Amino acid sequence: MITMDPTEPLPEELASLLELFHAGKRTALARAISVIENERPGFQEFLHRVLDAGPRAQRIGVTGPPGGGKSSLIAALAHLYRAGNEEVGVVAVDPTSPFSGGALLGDRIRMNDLANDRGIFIRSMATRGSLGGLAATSKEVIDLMDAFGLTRLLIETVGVGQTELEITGAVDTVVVVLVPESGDGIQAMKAGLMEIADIFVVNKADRPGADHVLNDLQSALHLRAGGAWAIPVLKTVAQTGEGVPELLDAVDRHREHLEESGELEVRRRGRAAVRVREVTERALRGILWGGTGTAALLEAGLDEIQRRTATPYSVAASILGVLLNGD
Ligand SMILES: Nc1nc2c(ncn2[C@@H]2O[C@H](COP(=O)(O)OP(=O)(O)O)[C@@H](O)[C@H]2O)c(=O)[nH]1
Ligand SMILES: [Mg+2]
Repeated sequence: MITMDPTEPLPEELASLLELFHAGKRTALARAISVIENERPGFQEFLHRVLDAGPRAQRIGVTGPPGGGKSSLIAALAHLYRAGNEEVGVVAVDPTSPFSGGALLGDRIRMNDLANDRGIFIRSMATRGSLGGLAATSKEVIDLMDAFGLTRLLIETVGVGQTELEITGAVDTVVVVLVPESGDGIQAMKAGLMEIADIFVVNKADRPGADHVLNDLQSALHLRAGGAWAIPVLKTVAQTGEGVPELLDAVDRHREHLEESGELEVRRRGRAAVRVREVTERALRGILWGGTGTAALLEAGLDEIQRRTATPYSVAASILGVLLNGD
């Protein structure tokens, strides 16, 4: 009955893909990502084999309101990492653009010149639902990039709805990007961004009002001071790269803090907990609706509901009964 056994042998095609993946072939990473995105048969067995080395990369989440310069900042950071010869992965989760497979952020800013660089891998992902939730698949793609050996992973999510909370469950360091436009500091507090930020960035510091937001944030942070990590508030101009080396530095310092305090393992354990739940629930949903049995029960139940001899609750109860007890 239980259909998922990650130790099952891989389908032949995936077994050879796994070899190419371990050999560090770039095309194998791209193909592996499609396998995961399309949930092709054997994708979980594939992930099981790929992930046995555990997380190694530095995972940096960049979140904040649309148009704040998240993509621009990620591009600027990626340029710096590439200058240091580090391999970079970028995952952009964007609810404003429909699912676009492997599309590069082509129309966006300075991602263009990065797109030809073989040391950087960019993937744009769909969101889960209209609010921009981080689908399990997005996190699996991040894991794939990590397992492939990319050392810096930059994850862009739009800070709306649930996403900004979910980003904390997917990365080591959360960078919240705000802009000088009126009241953004206050907005941040309202939107719960204060709770999730490890680093604040006031981007577009070439515009008036940057210092105002900066001060707002600093005094708000001061009020709730405490904890071993003092959240830095930085100013950047993503387009010129001003302040970006300082941001990179802050990200590294945060990583050191995570390692030294033991918080990195706490975060990784939390991530693993979320993943186990998601994978279990996904598998359960597959078992629940995948077979024809429950689908037929549902249809029969709908007939009864129409005849007023059943309600959705009684139908659900009998489907569960069959699934769990076989009666
Ligand atoms: N003036 C100014 N414009 C910027 C800066 N950073 C980004 N932009 C512009 O702001 C717009 C939105 O940037 P983008 O990176 O796409 O924002 P995202 O939606 O947060 O990813 C683009 O037109 C960028 O060129 C900056 O530091 N200063
Ligand atoms: Mg963007």
